[in-house]
Amino acid sequence: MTDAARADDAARTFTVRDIAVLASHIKSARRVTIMTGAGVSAASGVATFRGPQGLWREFRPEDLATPDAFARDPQVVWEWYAWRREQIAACQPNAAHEVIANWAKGVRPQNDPSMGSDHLRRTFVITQNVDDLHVRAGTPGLIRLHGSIWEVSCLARCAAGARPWRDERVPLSPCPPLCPHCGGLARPAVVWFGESLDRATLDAAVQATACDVFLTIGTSSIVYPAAGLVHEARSRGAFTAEINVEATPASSTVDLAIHGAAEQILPLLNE
Ligand code: BJW
Repeated sequence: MTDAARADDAARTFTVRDIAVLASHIKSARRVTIMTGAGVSAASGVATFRGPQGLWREFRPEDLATPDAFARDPQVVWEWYAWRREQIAACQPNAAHEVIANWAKGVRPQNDPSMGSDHLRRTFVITQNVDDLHVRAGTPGLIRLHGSIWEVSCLARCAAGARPWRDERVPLSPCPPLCPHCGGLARPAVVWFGESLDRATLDAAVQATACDVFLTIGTSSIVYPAAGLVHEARSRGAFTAEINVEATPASSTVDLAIHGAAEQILPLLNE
């Protein structure tokens, strides 16, 4: 077997023991932190960015997901977001979102259930996803690194419009939408390439890397600073694990890489 074939084979396998090992770490952990990416929403029908069916196969990020792209052609960028909003509006949270929401609400399996719920036993959830399916699944305290496709803000950052507001209209009319405060152009309240993440949000995510178990789920682990969080967690002593249908740059550095679908693996960890 060639190295490539072996890697390919390894990328599609996990063992019952892998599940048992991870389940055991999760049961005995006080603080679990989960970071999710587009793969967690794939089973809901939300397009991922990379991969064979990914958005970046058809569209170039530099044409649609940068401040320069928006400055050049806000109409095209808004049409792309309006189209994605329509797709996402038709999607429902899947089993992965449900398990994560339950853990974040405090219903996480534990070694000794007779101990009852312990306020120190917490599950923190960080997501790169802008689809808000974690919110719709009821995840409390969600840290949204890249914003929300359901929020917009004033491009000119006028005094009243700098803070994002919710706009869940589908279809969007007018498109592009305008700032209700100053009448200028509004923009999607998401983080594009080359833009800084909200400082307080990133700080909260970094704080959440102080945990016993850090799970990175359904992300290609190439977009920073999100991709660095698992390394931060490991350097702070966390047991780190990845759940992904294929190998990523994180696979060789985590303590355990489980190659399977999030919506199938996460329910197994509850058993
Ligand atoms: C499944 C599955 C199933 C499928 N189950 N798994 C350090 C080094 C190098 C570069 C940089 C660096 N620091 C910053 C940068 C620049 C840049 C960056 O990281 N570039 C890299 C691409 C090289 N980062 C930034 O610009 C960030 N800003 C920043 O750092 O500011 C300071 C700064 C700026 C410039 C220079 C230096 C510092 C901002 C990043 C913003 C990312 N924005 C987007 C768009 C959001 C809005 C929108 O949706 O339109 O965020 S891009 C896109 O990628 C989106 C995602 O959140 C993000 C990550 O994608 P994700 O979630 O990983 O999805 P995929 O599709 O890539 O992967 C899906 C995975 O799921 C795959 O692995 C599948 O196998 C798997 N999967 N089904 C489990 N059922």
